[in-house]
Amino acid sequence: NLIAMDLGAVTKQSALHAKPSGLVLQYGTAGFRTKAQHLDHVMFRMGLLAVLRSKQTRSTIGVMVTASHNPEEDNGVKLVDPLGEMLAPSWEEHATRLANAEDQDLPGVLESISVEEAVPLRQDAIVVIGRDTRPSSEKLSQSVRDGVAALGGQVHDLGLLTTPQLHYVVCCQNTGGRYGKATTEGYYQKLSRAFLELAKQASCGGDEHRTIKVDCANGVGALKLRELEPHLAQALSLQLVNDGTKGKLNHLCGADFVKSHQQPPQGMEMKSSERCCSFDGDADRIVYYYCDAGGRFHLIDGDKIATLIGTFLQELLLEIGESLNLGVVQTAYANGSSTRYLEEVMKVPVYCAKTGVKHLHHKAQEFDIGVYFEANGHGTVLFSTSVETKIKQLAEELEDEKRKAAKILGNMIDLFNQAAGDAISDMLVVEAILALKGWTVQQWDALYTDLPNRQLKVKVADRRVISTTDAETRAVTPPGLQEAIDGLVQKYRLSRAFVRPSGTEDVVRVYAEADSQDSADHLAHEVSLAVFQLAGGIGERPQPCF
Ligand code: 16G
Ligand code: MG
Repeated sequence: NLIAMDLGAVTKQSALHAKPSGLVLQYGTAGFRTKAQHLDHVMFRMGLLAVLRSKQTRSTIGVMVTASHNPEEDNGVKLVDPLGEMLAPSWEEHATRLANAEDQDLPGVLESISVEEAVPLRQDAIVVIGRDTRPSSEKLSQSVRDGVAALGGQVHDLGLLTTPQLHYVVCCQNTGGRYGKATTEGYYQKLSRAFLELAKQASCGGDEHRTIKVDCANGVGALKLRELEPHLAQALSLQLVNDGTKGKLNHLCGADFVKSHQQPPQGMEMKSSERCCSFDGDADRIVYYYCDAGGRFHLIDGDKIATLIGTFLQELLLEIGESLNLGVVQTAYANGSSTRYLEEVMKVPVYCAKTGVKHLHHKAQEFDIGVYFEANGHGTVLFSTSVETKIKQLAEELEDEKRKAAKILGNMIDLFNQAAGDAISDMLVVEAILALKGWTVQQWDALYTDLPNRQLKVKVADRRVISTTDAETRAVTPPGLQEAIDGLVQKYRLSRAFVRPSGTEDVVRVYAEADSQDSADHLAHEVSLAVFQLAGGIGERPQPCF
């Protein structure tokens, strides 16, 4: 059956996308990511791989060219599986093998993947491509196209897209339109329809017109918010900051900058109590913030977004009188106060997953309604198909207040991008919930008070000497490290600390929280020193985790 793969054509094309010899890259939690000039061959090969995956799944596969919140000079690529999910783990390994094959070995690796995965080579293949606004992205996405074409696959290049829009389109394409129309226009229509319905339901209380300031990280989010805005029919006005017309992508702005530096982005002028938010470079993360009357900056991170959403959905279920199985999935980075609030005040079950969207997404699928968020602002809510059907049915059958609540929940279901965490969708969700509850940003912030925390990173000779268990909350190796951490944590109140090898950078990350900033800082520092001593630290001392 291998005759159906024209390896001659692949070899010829591949010569135009030669691999720098010796370069080794790994398909990590966010795909491949490195300096843009090293990625041409990787892009070509991911085009090839997407064709194989498409044939094997008999579905459309997505390829996104982006390096998210990384500096403008970087780039990256990841594949999107049929239901809009992250690429399956066994294919991550194929991706790594293919990217690292020397040019002459490429045909052999393609053949072995095809055999191992029993790829039906005569099957048609369709690949949808999206890219962010990096200067290198256009050329690199052309290399992906070349790869797809070299194996005879069909390409739909959608050009500039946010990462979640690509996930959405792939999901729609493979579910026969049940999830929505597989175009950006379809995406705007679905979200805006749900949002306008919710805005109408909220405005019974009075206050209709809302404004939000959005820091777009000088990225693709700005372009897509401009396309969305006319659909919102003035129910929400958007004031875009860092819209890419002046500044550099992700430079001193964006969700990652705001979260890690705990300060506003450059260019954002905040009046007291004004709601502001930041997207990252490919618009799959969002954090909120505001300044109080005293000029103090308040960050509202992914944990507090998840808490607002979880609480609201729980209240709707109570109102409707349905006891569905709702759970919140976080990572070890979730602020201890958010976990405590959800468990003790809201009585919502909370689960901890390993860092990385695929782990959270996977866990969230176990619930009727699974809310998942990383503290850094990536997250969404997944509704099982049966819940979706049931809620929409109840919205027709029930009466009065119950009916109203079921209708709100039905629209909420449509407003979430269930294929991936999505800054645009999450922003509309938050705006709708605050409007429905009649809450100010301070009222939201006051749900709980974040425990002071600190992140540091430590350079070690080989970060793989650190292995963890219990969703990265405990270190298994090197020997003695967890005991050392336990001893240090005991010295402080309300304290907690963990270490993990980064999945995107060659460092070990350290997280600590405690009852005061001073304690959190000290604890983080002491744990870093323990890592330094027990895990083979090199170079300078620990650095802040920016
Ligand atoms: C990637 C992950 C993100 C995670 C981050 C952790 C995806 C799509 N993205 O950006 O979820 O928070 O890595 O980085 O999974 P780290 O391993 O370097 O701490
Ligand atoms: Mg991102």
